[in-house]
Amino acid sequence: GFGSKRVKKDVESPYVALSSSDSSGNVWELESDDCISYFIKKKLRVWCRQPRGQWELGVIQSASGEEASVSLTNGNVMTVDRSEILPANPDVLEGVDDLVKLGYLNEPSVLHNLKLRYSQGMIYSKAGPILIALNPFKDLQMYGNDYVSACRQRSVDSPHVCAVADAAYNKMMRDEVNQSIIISGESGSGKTETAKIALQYLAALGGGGNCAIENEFLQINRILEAFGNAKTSRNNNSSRFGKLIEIHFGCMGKICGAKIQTLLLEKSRVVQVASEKLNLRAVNEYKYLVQSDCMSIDGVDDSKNFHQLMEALDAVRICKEERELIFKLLAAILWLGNISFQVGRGDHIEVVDDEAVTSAAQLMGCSTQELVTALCSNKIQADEDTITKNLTLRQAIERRDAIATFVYANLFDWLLDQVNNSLEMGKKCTGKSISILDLYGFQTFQKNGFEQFYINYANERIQQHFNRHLFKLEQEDYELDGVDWTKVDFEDNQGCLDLFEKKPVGLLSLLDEESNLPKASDLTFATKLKHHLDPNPCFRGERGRAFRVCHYAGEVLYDTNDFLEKNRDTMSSDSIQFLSSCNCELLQLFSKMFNQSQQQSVATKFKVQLFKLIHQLEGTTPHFIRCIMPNTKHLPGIYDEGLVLQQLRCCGVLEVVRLSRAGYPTRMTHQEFSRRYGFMLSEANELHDPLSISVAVLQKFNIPSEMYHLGITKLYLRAGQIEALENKRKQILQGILWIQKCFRGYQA
Ligand code: AD9
Ligand code: MG
Repeated sequence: GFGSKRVKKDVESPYVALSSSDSSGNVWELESDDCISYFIKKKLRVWCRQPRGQWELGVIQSASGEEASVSLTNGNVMTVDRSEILPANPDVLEGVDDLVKLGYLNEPSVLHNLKLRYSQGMIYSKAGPILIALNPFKDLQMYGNDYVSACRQRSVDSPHVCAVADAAYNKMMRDEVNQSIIISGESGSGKTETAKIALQYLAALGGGGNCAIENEFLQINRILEAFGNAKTSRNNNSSRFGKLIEIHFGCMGKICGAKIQTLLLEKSRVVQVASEKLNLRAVNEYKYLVQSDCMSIDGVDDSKNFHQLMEALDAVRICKEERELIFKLLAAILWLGNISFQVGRGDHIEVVDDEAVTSAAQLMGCSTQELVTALCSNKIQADEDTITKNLTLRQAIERRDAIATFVYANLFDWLLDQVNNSLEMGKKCTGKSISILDLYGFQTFQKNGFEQFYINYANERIQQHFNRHLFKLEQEDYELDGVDWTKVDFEDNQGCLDLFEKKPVGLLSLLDEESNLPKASDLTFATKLKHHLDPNPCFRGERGRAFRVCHYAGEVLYDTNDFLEKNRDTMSSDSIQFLSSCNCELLQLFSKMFNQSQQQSVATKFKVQLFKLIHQLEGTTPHFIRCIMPNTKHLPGIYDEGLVLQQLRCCGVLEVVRLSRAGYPTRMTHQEFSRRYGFMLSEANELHDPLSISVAVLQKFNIPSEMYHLGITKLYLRAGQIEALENKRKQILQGILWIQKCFRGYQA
């Protein structure tokens, strides 16, 4: 990518010269001749890249010049360029539950490790301080009550969402500091499901045996998903809004309330793709719905979901009358979409007089004529008089769609208010909170519009939060254990954030500036961006209306088509006046609320919401979960290495693990270390305590003092050391086996 900075950090090893990453992201290469000979001599396993790009395990047989001959585990022998070989980890590290434990952290090793675990149903792994969650695309039966109680009793210490939630809860109780669980990942990777598991766990933990809270959380998720999720090409149940759920606990650790904040609902979807009293018809009779070309989803029972939704609305105390109002408005939106226009006498736009317009008007509580006027004309104040101006066909369609999206978006916000009212639970909260963040994931399509623009900007902000905290956490871990730790630089995305946020010449300011010019177009906007931003290394102007941004997760090509219109998000004062005149409580309420925020553009509103959210997260101890989508077919058991790798790169997981290890990658408690290697001290010794045994092992096998650090609880080893010790251990074990065999032979 352009303008990318990578951390270079070389770690010395007496055995293997390891280098840090190259531009393809490969780390820990076999660089020197010494290193290759060492691998040949010791018959150490390597990864060998196959012609189609996948990696196979093998052993190097010989090397000359730039080439090496590798004998693969499948029996083949191949001659490859040395750059196609990477060191593999010893057997003992097969399927480790934390990537930090891998001696070699190159991509094939990481992929292999996650794949092995995934194939065994272990979808969770740690990457240092982060939890990696692979979407299983099937019910794993591991979230039941048994698991919850097991987690609580600490009998399970394998990586799991519940364990993360548990750690957050304990830290909150112990340190009296607010906590957050930040879940990120691509669309369809499992963020929302993961958030639900964490929420259910915390509800069980803080509910004190009271299932009512668990049930209430369940119902709330149903409502939010029913109104805020949609089927997309990536995910049948894709969240079209970001959310932060804040759970409040009292001093004794019991839940005393909760609050949900949401981030910009992608409302354009209502009109773009998208109960007899309600005058409803079959689904294929509504234009807004027909566009999606998808009327049912396999395995989704709409009628069951509907009944569950009704129960959920009931549970958050939305009464029967209010429920009726909600469905009336939803039906009105559908009918609005069916309203069509024709050009009548004298080029005047007319609404086609059919069932659509009469039904929509009836449901919204106005006369057909009032609705027609609102859709087809504009009132203009000229001096003392008000002139009525007819809209063009295009303007009329835009107005119709603007009213439909406005009503939907406000309905969503109103529902959220009702949910939050019900979550307050009426108790006074004295303790701390845990917040769970579930945003829309980083997105890149062939064509990226305004929605991707703000979604990716949000992800860029979260990424920075991630960076800052992880490196801080890392440092704290070392300091706690008394390790002298020199700070390591990390890949900073401040440059890209500046590109978005700088005033007056950043993407957001320029967008707002251009949106305020009446004559501006998407093309003038694109030209303006190029004019002001081209020197920025994170930006590149493209032909026509396009531009590129170098995000932390890769380059994205944006098309400025509709940027200005969507950013302005205009709702004419005529439309507002019309809604306020309707005989419908909710519409009147929505029109009243509108005036307050009328002035702000979508980009500005979004930025304000995002900053508020980040500010809130800043005051918490974060726990990160990275969700990974193992295949795009949404099927269990399929692990697409390329897809996984791309996501690991995007979210900087490898970077974090690399940094976690840059200093002392291997960490073992003195107990663990002495148990595994203590027997190698063969000659009878008087040592009993783990620390002394560890020291004796290190000395006996000549591990130089700069290669390890003795912490208070753990032994820290630099890269390459544990492999050397493992080799020694293997040799000694083989020796012991041989002696035993001889001994048995002798006995016989
Ligand atoms: V988006 O950015 O909102 O489009 P998410 O939220 O990352 O996306 P979601 O949680 O909705 O993805 O997961 C997508 C689908 O994967 C779900 O509908 C489930 O069918 C499936 N999934 C995800 N996680 C799990 C899980 N832990 N167990 C079983 C899962 N199925
Ligand atoms: Mg989601």
